[in-house]
Amino acid sequence: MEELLQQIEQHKADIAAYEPDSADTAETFRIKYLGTKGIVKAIMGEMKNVPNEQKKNFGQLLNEFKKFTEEKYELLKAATENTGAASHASFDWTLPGDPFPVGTRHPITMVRNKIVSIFQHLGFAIAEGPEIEDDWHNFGAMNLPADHPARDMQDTFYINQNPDWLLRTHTSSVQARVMEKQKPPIRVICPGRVYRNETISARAHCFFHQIEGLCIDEHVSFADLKQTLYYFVQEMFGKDVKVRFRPSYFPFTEPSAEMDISCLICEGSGCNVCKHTGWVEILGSGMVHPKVLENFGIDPNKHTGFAFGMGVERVCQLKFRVNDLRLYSQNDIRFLQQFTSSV
Ligand code: 2NL
Repeated sequence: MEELLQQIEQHKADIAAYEPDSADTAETFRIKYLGTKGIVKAIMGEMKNVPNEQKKNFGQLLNEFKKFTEEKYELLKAATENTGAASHASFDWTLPGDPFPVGTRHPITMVRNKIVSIFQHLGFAIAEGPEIEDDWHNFGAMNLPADHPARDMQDTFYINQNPDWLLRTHTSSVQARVMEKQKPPIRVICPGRVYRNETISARAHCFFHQIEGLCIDEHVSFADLKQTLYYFVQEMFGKDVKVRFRPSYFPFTEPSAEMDISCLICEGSGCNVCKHTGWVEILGSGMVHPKVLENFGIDPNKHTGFAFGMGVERVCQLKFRVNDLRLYSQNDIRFLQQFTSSV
C-alpha cells in the first residue's frame, strides 16, 4: 500500500516534468500513461488488492491521478499541434512572407547627405562641433560686434547657468574651432542644427539645419567661390539651372553676396515660390573678412578664403515643394513616409 502511494507520487512528478520535444510527444505520452497497457490502467488494476476500509480513499486518489494525467495530455496536445509536424505539412511555404515596414530617411537627412557629398567630391572635409557654444566661437570670432542685434536675447537662446553660453545660431562656430586647430589650407563643410529665438510658424522655426563651407588657402579668389557654388547647384538641381549673384552684407565676409538660382518650379515664367521674379534665393556667401582670419592668427596678406552658408530646409523646400517648415520636425509618419526616393 505504502509502496503504491510512493509510485503514484513518482509518476506525478514525472508527468509534471514532461516537456513537448517533438510533434508526437503527446501521442507517446498518451500510450505510456493513458493507453490500455498504460500506467494509469495498471495502477487502477491494483484496486483489487486494497483493503476494503481503504478503498474509498484510494479510489479518490486514483481518480485525481487519472484527471491529472489527462489534463497534462491535453496540454501536450495543444502545444504540439501549434508547432508540430502535422502543421508543418499543411503549411504552404511558397506563400509570400508578411511584409514588414521599412523606414525611410528624413527628407532633411537626405538633402543634407546629398549636399555634403557634393562638397566631399570637391575635397571638402566634414567638421562637426557642439550645439551649446560660447559667445566667442559663435559671435566674437565671427566679427559680430557686442551690440549686434543677433546677440540680443530676442534672437538668441542663452543658457541660464552661464551668460557666456548659448545655442549656436549658425555653424560658423564649427569653422571657428577648425581654424583654431588647423592652419591653411583649410577646406571644410559643416552640417548641423542651429537655433534662433523665433515664434514658430510656417515660415520660421526655433531650430533649423544649416550647412556652411569654408575654404582658405593662398590665392583663393571670388572666382573660386563662384565656380564652387556653380558646380554645387548644377549637381544639386541639374545642368539647366542658372545662377546669379547679388551684393549683400554679412559681418564675417567682405565682399558678401547672395546667390539666386532660376526657379525650378515655373522655370522662370513666374509662380508664388519665386514671387513671380523667376529667381529664388539659395545661399549667402562671401570672402572671409580679414578680421576673422586675424582672429585665428591667419595672415590675410598671405591667405584668403571664401565661405558660404545655406539652410537645408530651404533646399528641401525647393526639392520637395514642402512649404511649411513645421512639417520637418513634427515627425508625422504620414508626412515622412512620402520621401522614399533619393534626392
Ligand atoms: C546664410 C549665410 C553665410 C558664412 C555664412 C562664414 C564662416 C566663416 C567665415 C566667414 Cl568661418 N563666413 N560663413 C559666410 C557667408 C554667409 O551664411 O544665409 N546662411 C543661411
